[in-house]
Amino acid sequence: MPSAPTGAVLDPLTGVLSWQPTETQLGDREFAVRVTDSRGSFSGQGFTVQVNGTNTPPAITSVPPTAAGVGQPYRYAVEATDPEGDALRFSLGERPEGMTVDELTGEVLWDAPTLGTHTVEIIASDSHNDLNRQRYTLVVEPTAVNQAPRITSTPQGLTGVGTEYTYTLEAEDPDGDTLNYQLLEAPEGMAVDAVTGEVLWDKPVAGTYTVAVGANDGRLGGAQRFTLTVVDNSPPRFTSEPIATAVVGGDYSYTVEALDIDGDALSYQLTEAPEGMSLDRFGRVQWQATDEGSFPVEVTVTDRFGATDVQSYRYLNKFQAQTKPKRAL
Ligand SMILES: [Ca+2]
Ligand SMILES: [Ca+2]
Ligand SMILES: [Ca+2]
Repeated sequence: MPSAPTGAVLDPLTGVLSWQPTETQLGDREFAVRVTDSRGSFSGQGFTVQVNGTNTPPAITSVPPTAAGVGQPYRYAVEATDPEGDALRFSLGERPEGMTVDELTGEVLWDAPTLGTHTVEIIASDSHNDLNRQRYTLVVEPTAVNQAPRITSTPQGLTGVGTEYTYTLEAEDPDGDTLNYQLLEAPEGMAVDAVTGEVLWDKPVAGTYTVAVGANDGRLGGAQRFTLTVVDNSPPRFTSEPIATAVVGGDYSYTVEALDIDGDALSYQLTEAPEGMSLDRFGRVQWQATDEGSFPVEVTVTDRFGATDVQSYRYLNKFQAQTKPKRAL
C-alpha cells in the first residue's frame, strides 16, 4: 500500500483493507493501493475516504412562557446549543394559527393570541439535519397576563486573580415592569446591586464557579447561569522609559513598551495628556507642541483580564533642547 492513513491495514493475501479511523483523522483521507504479480508487474488505484465525526443534535435550553393574554403579543426567544457548534435553524411544528418563528434567531412571535389552550412545538435543527423538539402547552386567558423578564446581557466567563470582576446585568420585561436583580448562586464575596444589576466581585479567587443571576418583576423571574473561571494573572509592566522633553515646534515621539509575563495581548491608552497628543496602535505617543510648558502625561497598559500598569510623567516642552531629561512620577 504506497500510501494510507495511520492505522490502515491491508492483508497481502486476501486484499482486504481495514481501517478504524480515530477522532484525529476526521476529514478527507487518501488511499493508494497496488497489486503486484510474481514477475513484478503491478496495477494501482487511488481513492479518498471521507471521515465524519458522530453528530449530536442541538438542545433547546430556554424555558417557554406558557401563559398569554388575548390580543397581547406573545414572544419567546428560543435558545439552543449544539455540541459541535453547528449553525442552527428554527421552525415550528404544531402551532396556533398566526404564530411564527424567525428561522435564524429563534424568536417566536404571535401578535394576536386567541383564547384557549394551544400546543406549540419548536424545532431546532443543525446543519446535519439532526433535530430536537420542545413541546409545550400555551394557555391564552381572557385578560392580559404578566410576562416574565428575560436577561439579555452576556457575561464575561474568564477573569484574572487581582482584577475586580464586574458584569452589568441587563434584562427586559415585555410589560415594562421595574426589575429587581438577584444572585441565585455565586462565589463568596460576589454581590449584585438589586436596582442597577451591577455584579461585582472585588477580589476574585482562582477557581471555577457556577454563577446564577436573576431578574424579577415581583411575580415572575428570568435567570441566567454561567461558568466563571478565575485564573492566576500577573499585571503588565512598563519596560520603556518615557521621553520627557522636547523642543517647541519639533515632533515628539515616544514608543511605549510593556511586558506581560503571561503573554497576554496588551492595549495602551493615554489616560492623561495635553491636547493634540495621540497614542497609535503601535504604542507611539506623538505630539507637535507649539507652546512652552510642562504637561502631565499618563499612559495606561491593560492586559486581557483588565490588570493595568500606569506610567505618569511630566513632559517638558522647551524652546531649546534639554540635555538632561527631568522625570517626575
Ligand atoms: Ca450537531
Ligand atoms: Ca412582567
Ligand atoms: Ca497578564
